[in-house]
Amino acid sequence: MSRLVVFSNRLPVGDNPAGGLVIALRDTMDTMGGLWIGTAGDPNTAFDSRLVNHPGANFERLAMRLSGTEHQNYYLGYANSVLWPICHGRPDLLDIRPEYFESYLAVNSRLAELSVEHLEDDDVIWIHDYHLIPLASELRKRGIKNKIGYFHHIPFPSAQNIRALSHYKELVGWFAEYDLVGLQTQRDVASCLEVFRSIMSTEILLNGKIKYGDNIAQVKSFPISIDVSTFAKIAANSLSGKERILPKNQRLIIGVDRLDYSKGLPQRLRGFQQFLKDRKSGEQNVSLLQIAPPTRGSLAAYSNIRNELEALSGEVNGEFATIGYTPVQYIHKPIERNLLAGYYRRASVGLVTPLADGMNLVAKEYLAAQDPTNPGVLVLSQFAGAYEQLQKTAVGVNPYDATSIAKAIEKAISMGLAERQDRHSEAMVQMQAQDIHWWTKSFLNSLARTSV
Ligand code: GDG
Repeated sequence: MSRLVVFSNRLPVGDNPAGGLVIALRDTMDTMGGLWIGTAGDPNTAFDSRLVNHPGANFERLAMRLSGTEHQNYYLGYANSVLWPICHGRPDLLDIRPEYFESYLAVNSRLAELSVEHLEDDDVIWIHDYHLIPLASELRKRGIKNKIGYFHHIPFPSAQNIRALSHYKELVGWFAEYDLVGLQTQRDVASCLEVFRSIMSTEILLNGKIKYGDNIAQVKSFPISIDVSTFAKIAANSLSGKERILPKNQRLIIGVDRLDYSKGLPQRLRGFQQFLKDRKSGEQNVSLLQIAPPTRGSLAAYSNIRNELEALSGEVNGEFATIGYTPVQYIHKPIERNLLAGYYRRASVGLVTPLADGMNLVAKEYLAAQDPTNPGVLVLSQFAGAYEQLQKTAVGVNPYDATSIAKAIEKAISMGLAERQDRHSEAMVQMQAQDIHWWTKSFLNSLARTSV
């Protein structure tokens, strides 16, 4: 069998809290082995012109160190102040600077240059996410002829928004260098084909294939997931002793999100506030546990959202708290994964209300963590990629509308046992059938079937 070589911006090294991509891929690499190449995320490490080996995992890990300037311009700059907002429908937050684009190209080019000597002819290469879109093109320039797949973890930008980038043609052209472009949802596939068709005048062949210049790439959706069975076991064995103790008669709603403007956190708090307003007095025994660890905190858009969220939690608590009752518990630091699984299981409602999200693994973790005999209810934004798979079993919500959120919480929290069990078991059938192992297999099988 060919070796799997994965590229992503971040590697699972050290004890940094992982984002969704690393969580998902770590499961894959633990099972399949292979080589994982990424960049070292710590801007304080010394610059090194070689890839650095990180032994100690079931797979090989090689990291390219970034200089402080590269971290600023490639990672915080082009990746997270240009591509992230454009893919999440926020062109108003774009910060376009020539040095960001130059650094993005330079980092991708150096990563290709340093990696080629580690690649073998029959390796299957799988590149991940928006930090590394030009990498296939850079590897091809250096004579790499292997199959190369790409998975885009975040939404594909609309044809309207992508034009806000002056070099959009170059950007879109890089996707066509892959044999297979994997996207989270059917909606993303439609956006991608629309971008190629309408603004690149590309020929769309049968079965989602595009022909751009001499390149033929297949575009297909592969909804990512988690290791459902393992996570369910972790959740069932998680809380014990003092962590189990919550105030008597207290019902819990849980939200878990990196503190990002795409996750709709202020809108969620407004929705919860509306829910508390709508409840009759004396019934206010429901609290929201919002875990929101920091991310990209040095960017203004992120410190702004943090300030807004802190002010709002203070406002809601000031309005509704009583002695012994705190409506909003807001935690701005990472929680250990085992504990997180236990909190999901303890919560009557999982509140997942992003304004835009590629998939959202928290929605799937919440469901997997439930006790099947007495499960909680998922409230899910129609703008999360996960909605395509879970719309029948979750309570759907418009995350922009506080009344919609308030009503969805009320419906979820007052749902009877039989309906909760039905919804949960139906969701679990779907989730077991399309878990992280299914995701990896279907992507790699599709990649193997593409013609070089
Ligand atoms: C990107 C896309 C797509 C969060 N706080 C803590 C913690 N987490 C974990 C969650 C979950 C992961 O981080 C977040 O995953 P999401 O999928 O919800 O979101 P992103 O990080 O934005 O991920 C997303 C994903 O890539 C995969 O393709 O689904 O749409 O944006 O696993 O549990 N984990 C721990 N403590 C925390 O405080 N241990």
